[in-house]
Amino acid sequence: MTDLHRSAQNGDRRALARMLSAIEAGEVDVQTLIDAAPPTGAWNVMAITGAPGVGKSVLVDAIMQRWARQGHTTALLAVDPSSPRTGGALLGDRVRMTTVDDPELSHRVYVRSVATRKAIGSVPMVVGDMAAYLLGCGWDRVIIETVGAGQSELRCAAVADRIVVVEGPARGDGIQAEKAGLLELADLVLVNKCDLDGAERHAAELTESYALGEEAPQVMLVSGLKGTGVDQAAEVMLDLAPSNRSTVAKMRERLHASLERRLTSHSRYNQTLVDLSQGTIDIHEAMALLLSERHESPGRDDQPR
Ligand SMILES: Nc1nc2c(ncn2[C@@H]2O[C@H](COP(=O)(O)OP(=O)(O)OP(=O)(O)O)[C@@H](O)[C@H]2O)c(=O)[nH]1
Ligand SMILES: [Mg+2]
Repeated sequence: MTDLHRSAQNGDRRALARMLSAIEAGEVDVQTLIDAAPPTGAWNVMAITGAPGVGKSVLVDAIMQRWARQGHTTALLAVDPSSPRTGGALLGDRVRMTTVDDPELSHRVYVRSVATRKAIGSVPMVVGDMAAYLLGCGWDRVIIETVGAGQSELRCAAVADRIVVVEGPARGDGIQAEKAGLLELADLVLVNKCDLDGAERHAAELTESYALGEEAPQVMLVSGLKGTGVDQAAEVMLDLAPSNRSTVAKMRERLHASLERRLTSHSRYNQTLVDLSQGTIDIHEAMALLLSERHESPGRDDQPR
């Protein structure tokens, strides 16, 4: 493993892929291998999240291409939803990156799928570990592409330092409550498919809904497919500042994920569920027991740095 790690750090992509697989399978403790990235002021990990089919991959490809041309190196972790939500598109189909095929730029980009089915333990932690490992191997930036639906995926996004939410044209139903949680985490909103009707209307709806609160993130119109607004988006994203509101929301998600992991990793977790079901202990006793110091599998920190 040490040899493999050394090769990965020296730029051997096959070794990197094998190390990431080992991290995904829960076989490696990343924190013993790499030092946390020193804070530079710039972000290291960015999540790109939004509904299935909204155009995240097309946009990520276009943005990574622009950053690569400027000399930045970016690794993409594409989190594969474990439920066949979009009709079960396979990994190979979901990640089609033109930048990877460009011989001038391919050395500055790396793409890896994370199959959530395979990940042992909590997916957000695994994704966080993989991101930390990539940074430790010298990649400037890591992007996590994740479908913005469901708790686990929200928490995958919360692993990142910055969160970009991708939206599409208005569908006439306004901004539903379930979307609010995601929009709360956004440091930037990209309304994609601005070549289609309804994109401008949706951008206006979003701006209006944010205006009710404080610290609204910027809302930008883009078309990943046509390239409209992509240069500007790439520039804004590179130096994206976090908002206070989104930072609080991120920390809440990380804290809850960490608590859940602590409870479920306790050696007496299953027995406690049985005891609770039989009424021999109550919830307060169960919490006291599971949060006691004697929990045997030490939980990893949930943070890439
Ligand atoms: N008209 C239009 N279509 C777009 C645009 N961007 C992406 N698409 C199309 O939208 C579809 C989905 O694009 P993807 O980039 O795969 O979307 P995604 O959000 O990554 O999808 P999942 O990863 O499956 O959630 C593809 O058919 C794209 O060609 C755009 O700006 N305009
Ligand atoms: Mg995609």
